[in-house]
Amino acid sequence: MRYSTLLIALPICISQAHAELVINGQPASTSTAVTTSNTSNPSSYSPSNNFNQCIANLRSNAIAAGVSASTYDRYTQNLTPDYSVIEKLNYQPEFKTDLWDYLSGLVDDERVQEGQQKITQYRDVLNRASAQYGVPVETIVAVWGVESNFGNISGKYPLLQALGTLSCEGRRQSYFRGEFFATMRILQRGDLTEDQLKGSWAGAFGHTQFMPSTYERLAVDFDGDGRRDLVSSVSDALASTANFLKRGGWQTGMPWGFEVQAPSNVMASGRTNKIALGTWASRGVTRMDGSAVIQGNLSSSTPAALLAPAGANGPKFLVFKNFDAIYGYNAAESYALAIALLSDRLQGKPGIIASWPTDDPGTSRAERRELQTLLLQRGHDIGDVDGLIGDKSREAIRVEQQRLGFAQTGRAGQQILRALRAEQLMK
Ligand SMILES: [Ca+2]
Repeated sequence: MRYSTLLIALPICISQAHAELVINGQPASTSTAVTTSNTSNPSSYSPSNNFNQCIANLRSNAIAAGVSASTYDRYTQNLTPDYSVIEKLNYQPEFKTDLWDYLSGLVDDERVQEGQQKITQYRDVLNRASAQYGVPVETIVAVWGVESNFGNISGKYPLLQALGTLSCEGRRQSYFRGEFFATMRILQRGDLTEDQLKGSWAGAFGHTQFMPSTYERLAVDFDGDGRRDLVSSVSDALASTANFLKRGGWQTGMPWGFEVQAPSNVMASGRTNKIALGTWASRGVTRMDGSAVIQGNLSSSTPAALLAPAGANGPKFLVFKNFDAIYGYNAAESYALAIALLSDRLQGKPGIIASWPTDDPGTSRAERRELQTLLLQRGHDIGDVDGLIGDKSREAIRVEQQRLGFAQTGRAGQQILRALRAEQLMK
């Protein structure tokens, strides 16, 4: 399990944090990062333990875990807790984010264009990493784009402080202690400095948003300077992402999956219940253009699962082992689908063809900024235009939806955008 930083909108403003995202009523362990206005508010969490005593008690565990006594003392002597991370850990979203809203913000034209620029800019290193690890350039860049928006959003929490606090408070102390000690081992080895170790509230950091233990296990030095640096070296970060996918079982030359048409009596299997691709073919499942699912490197015995992430009336996908390799990055199907679809777009393939089961589709980040601008023009105090739909934007949308006689969902969908856009043009 890991925590990473994604850029999507949530109701409660949080900064570089992770939260449980509810997709169609199912909590996904997908993480989110929303930049906000209320990050300076002091934490209201009341600790149940004495932090300094806890840190002192952990010293022997750290030493047993390979942290030297001098390293532990050096990095804990001035360590103070930040209880706001416990609030992030305990955060429960009240607003359900539909999958189409989630994907429309993560896989939008802006991210495709920026990804294509990155492919051009880093073509040599991407080609080398792709050749060495057997993972397509576009998949590597798609992970980068979804994890940290190509290194633009990687988190601001000092890792030792966040992980030290999570080691002494809250419900996953044992897990976070392992990450706290791993952070110290990274410092002890000299790969990174304490200043560089800033990340999400849960400790994911750098271009790849690896947790410290994942970093130790899978980071590689690809620029040859002798250090594994996923904070400042794009080369190291891209190769480490490719290494992650390879170690996660990526099969070179195979697809992650593709969108399909399936007869209405064919039920989705779920990701983990793969059956022979030939069986899906015999049940009448085809590619979107009607052609056979078995083509290229795929055979009738290739294990495949049928996903219908928005139910029987939404888009359906056949997915293979490589989808699981992407899934391993963040343990959420919505997240894996975002990376898979972004990688397709970066390869010049179309996005999803079937419609989502909604009459009010989601908006891109550019459209969300446009909507926020329209809300500001109507006098709503929603803070900055940042494309992140937080509490204030959502409340303003509800007010406008009420005025227009729409259902008051607070969603930044196409319906409210089009209505406010049309009104603005009439002015
Ligand atoms: Ca390096």
